[in-house]
Amino acid sequence: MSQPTIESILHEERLFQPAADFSQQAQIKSLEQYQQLYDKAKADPQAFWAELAATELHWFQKWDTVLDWQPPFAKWFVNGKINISYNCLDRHLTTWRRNKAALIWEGEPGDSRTLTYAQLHREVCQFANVLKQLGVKKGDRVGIYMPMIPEAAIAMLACARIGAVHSVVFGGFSAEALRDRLMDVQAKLVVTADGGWRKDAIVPLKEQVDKALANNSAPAVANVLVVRRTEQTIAMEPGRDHWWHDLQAGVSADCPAEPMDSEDMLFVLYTSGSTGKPKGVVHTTGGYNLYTHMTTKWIFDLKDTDVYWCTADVGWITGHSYIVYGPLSNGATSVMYEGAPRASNPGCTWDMIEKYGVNIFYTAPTAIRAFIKMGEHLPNARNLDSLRLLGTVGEPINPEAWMWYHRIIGKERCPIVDTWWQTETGGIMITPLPGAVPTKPGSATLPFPGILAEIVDLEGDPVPPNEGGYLAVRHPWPGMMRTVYGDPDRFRRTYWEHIPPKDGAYLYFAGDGARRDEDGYFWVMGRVDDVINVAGHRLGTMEIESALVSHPFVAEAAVVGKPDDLKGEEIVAFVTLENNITASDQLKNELKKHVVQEIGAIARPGEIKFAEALPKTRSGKIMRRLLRSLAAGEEISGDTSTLEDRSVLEKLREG
Ligand code: 7RM
Repeated sequence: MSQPTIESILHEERLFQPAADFSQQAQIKSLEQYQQLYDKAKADPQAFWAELAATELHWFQKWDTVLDWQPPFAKWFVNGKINISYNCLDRHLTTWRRNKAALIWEGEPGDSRTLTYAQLHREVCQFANVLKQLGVKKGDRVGIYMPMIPEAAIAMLACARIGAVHSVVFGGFSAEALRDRLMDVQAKLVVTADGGWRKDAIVPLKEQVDKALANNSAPAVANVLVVRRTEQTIAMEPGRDHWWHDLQAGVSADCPAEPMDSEDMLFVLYTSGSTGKPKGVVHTTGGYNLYTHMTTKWIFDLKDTDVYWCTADVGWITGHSYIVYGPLSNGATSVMYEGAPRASNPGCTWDMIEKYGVNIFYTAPTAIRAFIKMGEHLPNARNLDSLRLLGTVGEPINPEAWMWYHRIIGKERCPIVDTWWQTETGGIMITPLPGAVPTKPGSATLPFPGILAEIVDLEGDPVPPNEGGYLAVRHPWPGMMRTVYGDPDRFRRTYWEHIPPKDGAYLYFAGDGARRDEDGYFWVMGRVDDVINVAGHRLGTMEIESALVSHPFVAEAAVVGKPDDLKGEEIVAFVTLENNITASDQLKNELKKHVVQEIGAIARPGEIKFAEALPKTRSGKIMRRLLRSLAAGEEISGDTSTLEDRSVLEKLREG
C-alpha cells in the first residue's frame, strides 16, 4: 500500500458510474443536473445561495444584502437574524420528526442512549439555562473539552442557542495545548467530563483541565462544568467546579433561541498552520448554517429514513459540521460513537453498522487502511446490507484503499464520496454528488455547486490539465472562515497573500497541491506548506519543533513528515543537543514523552534522529527538503548548492 503518487494517479483510468437505482432516488440524479446546478451557481452565486437560504432555513428576520465582500472579509446574509440551534432543533418539533431519533449514541463500554429531537431540545434548553445562570452571555466564549458523549453536542447547541461562542478542544490534546487555546480565546467557562473511554482506558479530562487552569493561568475561566462519565474520584474545586447533573436538575427547560445576527460568531476552532501557534478559525452563524446544511443534504443524499454515521470526533471540524450541525439542521439521525477499533473489540465499527442499520458511513482513509490491516474477515462476518453510501475525508485516499472500501464494505454497490475540505472552509468543497458524478479511485472529483475551485501557479495563473499547482478558490462561499480569532492580519497573510490578488480578484489559498485531469477532476496531492497530516490529523512542524526545543537538553529541532503506509505520514524529528548532553535511546523516549505532554499523543514523533548539526542555507534556513528525503530513505536529489556546510549532510547520511 502506498500514498497516491503522480504516476499512480496518471495511470488511474477506472471510472465508476453511480448505480441506476441509486441515481433514481438521489437528491441530484444525473451529471446533467449537477452541471445545471453548477452553472447556475457560477452565473449568479448570490442568487443561488439566497434562494437556498430562503427555502432551507428558518430566519427570524430576512437579510437585506446577500453578500458584502470587502476582500478578504466576507459577510453573508447581512442583517439577517437566525439561530442555528433553532434550525437544528425547534423547527423539527412541529413536524413528525419530534419523536425521531436525533442522536443515537453508543459508549465504548457498550452503554447507549438515543435522544429524540424533543429530548435533545429539552436537554439543550436546560443546559443553556445553566450557562445563563453562571453568567454566560451572548458573545462570551465557552471551552468544551469532552469525550464523545451526547453532552458534547448538547453543550455546543446550548452555546449556539444563547449566542455564546464555543471553542471545542479535542480531548486528545494535552493540558498545555488546552491552556494555550483557552487563553487565546479567553474562555469564561469550560465544559468537561471526569473522563472519557479510549481503548479500554480512562482519559482523565478533568485532571487535564485542572492542570491547564493551575496557577491562575487562564484567569478568565470562572466556572468548570463536569459531566459524570467514567466515575473515578476527581478533585472538585469549590466555587469553580460544578457537576453538570446537579445544575441541570434544577433548571427550567424553557429557553427560547436568541435571534442572532447572521454574522455573529458561532465558534472558534483551532487548527495548525505552517507558522506560529495554532490559529483560531472563526465561523459565523448564517452562512455556516446554510453551507453545512446544503452540503450534508446533497453530498450524503440524506433521506428522512436514513441512519447516518460520521466517525470523526466533535473536537475536529468534521465533527462540528457533519456530526452535529449539518445532520441536525436536516433533521437527520446522527450516530455518535465514543469508541474506536481496539484489541478487545476490533470489529466494533461493523457491529455498530449492523446494530443500528447505518445507511451512510463517513470515515477517514487512515481508518480504512487500519481496517484493511485488521482483515476483511471482520466486516465479512457482519451484515452490512443497510449501507448505501460511503464517504472519506481528511487526507488523500490511495486507490488501493478506495478499491477495498468499494469492494469489501460497499459490496460494489455503494457510491464513495471522497470529500476535500478544511477547517477553514467550514464544509465540503470538492466531492462527487453520489447520484450524479462518476468516481475515480483517489480523486475528490468536482467542486460543489457554488464553489469556484482552480489550480493555479503562485501568480494566480491557471495551470494546464495534469500539471501540478496550488488549489485555490475564487469567489467567497457562505461557509468560509471569516478571520483568525484576534488576528485579522494573520488571516490575510495566511490565505490571501501567497497568491497576490489580480485586478481586484482575490483567490483563497488552501495550502494544498493538486492537479486537474483532462475531465476536470481534482486530484489533491497534499500540503505544500509545513503542515503534516498524521492519520488525518493536521499538525504544524513548527509546533512540534517548539515543543522539542522547550526541553532543556535540546538545542535545535527540525520536524518533517515521512510517508507511512498506515497513517499517511509519520513524524520524524531531527534534533541537535546542548553541549555536554549525550544522545541515548532513553533520551529519545524522554523527548517523545515531552512532545506528548506539550501537545498530545497525536503529535508523538515516530522517530527521533540525533544530529551534530542541521543542514542550513547560508541565510540560516533549515533545508527541510533534504531532511524529508533523508527521512524517507531517498537519494538526495536537486540543488544542494545553497547548503552552508556540505559536511553536515554527509554526517546525517552516515547516521
Ligand atoms: C476536513 C479536514 C485539512 C487538510 C487539507 C488537505 C487534507 C482533507 C482531503 C484532504 C485529500 C481529501 N480539515 N484533506 N480532505 N486531502 N483529499 N478528501 O480534514 O483542517 O483538519 O485538514 O486535510 O491537506 O488541507 S483539516
